[in-house]
Amino acid sequence: MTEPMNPDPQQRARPRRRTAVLAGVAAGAAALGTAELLAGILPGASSPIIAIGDTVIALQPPGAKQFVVELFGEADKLLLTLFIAAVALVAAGALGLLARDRPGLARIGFAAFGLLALAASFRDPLSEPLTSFLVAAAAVGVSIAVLSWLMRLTVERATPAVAEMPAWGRRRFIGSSIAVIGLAAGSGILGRTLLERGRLNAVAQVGEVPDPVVSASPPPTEAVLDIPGVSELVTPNTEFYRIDTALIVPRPNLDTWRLSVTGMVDRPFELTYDELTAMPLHDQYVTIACVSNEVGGNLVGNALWRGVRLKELLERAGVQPSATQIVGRAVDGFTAGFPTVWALADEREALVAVAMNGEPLPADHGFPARLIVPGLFGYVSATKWLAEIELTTLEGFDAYWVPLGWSKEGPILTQARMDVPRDGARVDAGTVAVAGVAWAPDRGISGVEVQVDEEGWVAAELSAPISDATWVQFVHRWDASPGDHLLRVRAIDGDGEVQTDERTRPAPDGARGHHTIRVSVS
Ligand SMILES: Nc1nc2c(c(=O)[nH]1)N[C@H]1C(S)=C(S)[C@@H](COP(=O)(O)O)O[C@H]1N2
Ligand SMILES: [Mo]
Repeated sequence: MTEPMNPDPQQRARPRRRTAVLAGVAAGAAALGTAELLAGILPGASSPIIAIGDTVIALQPPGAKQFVVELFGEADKLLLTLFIAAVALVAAGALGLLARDRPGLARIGFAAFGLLALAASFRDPLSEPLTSFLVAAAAVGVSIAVLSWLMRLTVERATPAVAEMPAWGRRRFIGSSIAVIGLAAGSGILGRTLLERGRLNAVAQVGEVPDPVVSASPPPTEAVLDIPGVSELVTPNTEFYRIDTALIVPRPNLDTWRLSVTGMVDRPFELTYDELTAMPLHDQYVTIACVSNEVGGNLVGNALWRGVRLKELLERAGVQPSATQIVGRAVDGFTAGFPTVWALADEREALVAVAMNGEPLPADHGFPARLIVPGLFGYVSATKWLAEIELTTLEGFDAYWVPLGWSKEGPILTQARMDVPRDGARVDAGTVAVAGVAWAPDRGISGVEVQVDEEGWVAAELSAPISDATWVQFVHRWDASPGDHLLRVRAIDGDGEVQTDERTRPAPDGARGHHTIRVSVS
């Protein structure tokens, strides 16, 4: 007749669902915090979040390649990191729910996530398997301990007769969970800061890069068009675009870093950083560009690179005649490859660069060494954090981006970009400087033309080109009359070839088309 007050003590003692979710999230956060902190402290340990993020980037199906490219911005890298952490915490919350009925299974779940992160870290050539294993094991151990502890808190505080935790017990549980999450977030941030700091210190290890034996004369100052808002002829390092697949900048240790020349060569060899920089260094201005650059985009820059001539390294190794491809391999496993003939052509000076605009290569731009090949898009040539130059055949190997649907060969396409006025700008009637930069490395630029409202093409004034490998600035002084106007620009390369007006997307071999903007004049 009367319902028993307490039909099933076990049942009653189960924590509420949201309590269990919170316990799971706290356990997951503790695991991530532990792993990130250890990754920051232990050399050779990889952060599971970075390892999984790298795997996500690398395993993109070809159809998603544009998505990958869009992930490349710095802010997007942070977003990807936060996204992975969020997914992990949602999964941990689900494991918390599971732990209400099947605590054993929940523990197995946490261990499975540990294994997944470990598997991802094995893809990272910079990580040491044993250290990564210890990090994963520690993270799993901490998560299981935290989960059991928090679940016990909920159960112990619930007397069998009462379904609810008493208020003080709940406060203690929530307080503990929040403390765990806070501590985990703190450790995670600390670990990441240590990791980034370590990477910066690597660059600080080297002082000045030795002087070049062949220097490049600075661009003649009178040749620079001094127009407000136009890209500087030489892009400062801090403003230079950055594109790569690395979620965190690789940090080669200079004591163990080597550059090796291997593969189809008669005399493979390797060099330390000091040996490399003791070779004759050459200075050269080269404009490099990213294949993902949209028409009018800013994934292009011009710098003074100092480095060892690639030809000299190849001669020393003795390239076999059948070696048709040069592959640059980075310490993080990234690869870029291009035809051997491209580097051997007399008019081209490909460099293994060790300095950029007079400073040792910044970490973001490939410290301690990178390839710079005039005329080729970065994804086929400009390997940063270079570890190995391997001679192989074109058929024998597809570098990183090729299986993802990008073209095997990637010469930089002729492009011109207006920097001023900006698209959609309102300007005063009268003389308006229509100005920007144009590039076609290493064919050079012989002319730039501007068109107003689909009328005739008018030649713009050019800055004196530094070389065929660099961009030029241009200006057209336009007599602007009131109204809305369409402005278009096109370049003519050093071979007299006029830039095509056919529009293409960046994939698979670079964006084509004329940069076109609208301005309103009043
Ligand atoms: N190791 C490594 N090198 C790399 C890349 C990369 O993802 N990893 N990206 C390449 C691409 S696609 C470009 S466009 C250039 C960009 O060089 P920057 O970041 O110095 O401008 O680097 C190239 N070198
Ligand atoms: Mo690129």
